[in-house]
Amino acid sequence: MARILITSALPYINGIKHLGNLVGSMLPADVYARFERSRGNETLYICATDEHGTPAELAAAEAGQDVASYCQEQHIAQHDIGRKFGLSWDWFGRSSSPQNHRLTQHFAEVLEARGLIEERLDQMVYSIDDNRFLPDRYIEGTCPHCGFEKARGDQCDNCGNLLDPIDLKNPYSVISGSKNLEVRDTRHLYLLQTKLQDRIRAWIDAKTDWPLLPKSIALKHLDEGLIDRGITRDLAWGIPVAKDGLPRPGFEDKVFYVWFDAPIEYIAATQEWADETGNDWRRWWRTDAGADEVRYVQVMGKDNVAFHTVSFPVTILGSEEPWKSVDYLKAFNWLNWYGGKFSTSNKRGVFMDTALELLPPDLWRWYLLANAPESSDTAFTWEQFQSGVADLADGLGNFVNRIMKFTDSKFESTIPQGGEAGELELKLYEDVGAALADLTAQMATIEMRKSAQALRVLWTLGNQYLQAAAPWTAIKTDPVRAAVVVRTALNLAALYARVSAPFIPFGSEKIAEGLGVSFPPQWPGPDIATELNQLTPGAKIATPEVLFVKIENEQVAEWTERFGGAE
Ligand code: B3M
Ligand code: ZN
Repeated sequence: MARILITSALPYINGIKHLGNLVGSMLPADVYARFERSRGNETLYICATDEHGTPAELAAAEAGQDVASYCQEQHIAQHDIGRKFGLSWDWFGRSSSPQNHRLTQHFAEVLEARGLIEERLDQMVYSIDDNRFLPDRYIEGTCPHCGFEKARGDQCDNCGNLLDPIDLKNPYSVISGSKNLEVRDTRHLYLLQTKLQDRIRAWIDAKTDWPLLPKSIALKHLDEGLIDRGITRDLAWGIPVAKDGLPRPGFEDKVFYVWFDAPIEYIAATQEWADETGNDWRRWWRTDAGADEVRYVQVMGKDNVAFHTVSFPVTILGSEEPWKSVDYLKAFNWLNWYGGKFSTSNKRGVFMDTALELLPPDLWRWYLLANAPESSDTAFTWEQFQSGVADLADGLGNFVNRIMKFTDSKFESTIPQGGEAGELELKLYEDVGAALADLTAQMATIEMRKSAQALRVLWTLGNQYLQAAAPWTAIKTDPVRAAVVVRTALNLAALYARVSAPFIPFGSEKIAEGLGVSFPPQWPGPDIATELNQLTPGAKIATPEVLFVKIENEQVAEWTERFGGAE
């Protein structure tokens, strides 16, 4: 049994996430966690809300709330909606936790002792009208790299480059819109990433099994040359810059930069989990306490990769303490909303809460994962969504329904006994075995589209088998043969519930329940003849109501109108 640690990028606290955020991090991480658990591996899936930095402050100000209560409320809201989507976090923490305060301050102290943090006199943009410094998202302007006019102080959303606010052209305050800005001196802590350049490159070079996307982003940053980064900010909300337990002189009005403390929250959230449940966090994170046996997998959108392949490794490796670092990193491109971007601030696109008001979670999960933006950006449209979810009803739902209803009417809802597998069954075992081996391999590397395709192949095999074996004909002339076919098909339905569960846990659970299969299920092994003879002959089944609804044309029309599709 292996030990698998999974973290997905921490959703910002500033409101319910949209479908692009979901499919680029939490949803595939959940699929992978469910897969590893069902294989019997000890699995820990950790996530949390990212509660610091300018996004939190700006959103709280807009909501007219103090930041602490805003974060408290939004954390609960994101936790609730995540659960309703079936996200099976073992812990959903908060980066504002006392654990993260302690650990972030600890890392800063250790890194400073190792000569990797130094205090520098810095120039920051100060807004005279707002009477404050304007770090990160408090300032916007034109990107010096690509000319995008609404680049944020910390990162350009258009080209993905990390920015320094003073590089922006035509900057303005996000608070007041004022352009009455000046550059002022202020002291900050810097993380000396340049010193670890060679170490990080060697560490990245050793990641030979990584997918192309995260590896190429990491190498691009290394090729451009790492730069030392300010890790404190002139803000009130965040983790105080303390030294030896006391506020650091000259830093009383400053906090750590959100991107310094957010990845540390992966560890701190595990501590929150351990403190709450009486578990040991060290065996997941400390290589001197057994974590060298852990396989640590991170899932995130492409704009987060630089922080996870450069900055966070500098923190972890630079500490020279025995921390676990990432083994496998899966990154996603963007899901767009029609031709443009989803936008939290402009409420453009569908968000997780609204999505569940329209349709059950499985439909969203299936469509988003089967069409995940893996090799390129993709776009959501209602028409594609409508045809994409039809797989569920036409492929899986149809098969399960047909065979269970037939069992109800011809076998008194009982799994039939008797008879031996014939040629068709042996061929089925072989085909299912091949498709299942493919599915297992794709799931193990978090290839969502290819996994979905392997599932479709499996479902199709069932429908083809029923077509060829035609139990409705056999029942008239050869009831023993019909019994074999029906029993085989019911076992196949049970196998579908087991392997589809990571993608569509709600429908899979209904099927499993109806067939008396335990849930959460076990991933099948390679001996398909055994796997397709698991159900007890003579046991009763209970056919579920509709498993997967279909989307009607009227709904597509209504939602296009309501959510503004192609405008
Ligand atoms: N909150 C950014 C994002 O959602 C950020 C991820 C933090 S991961 C440590 O894009
Ligand atoms: Zn740019």
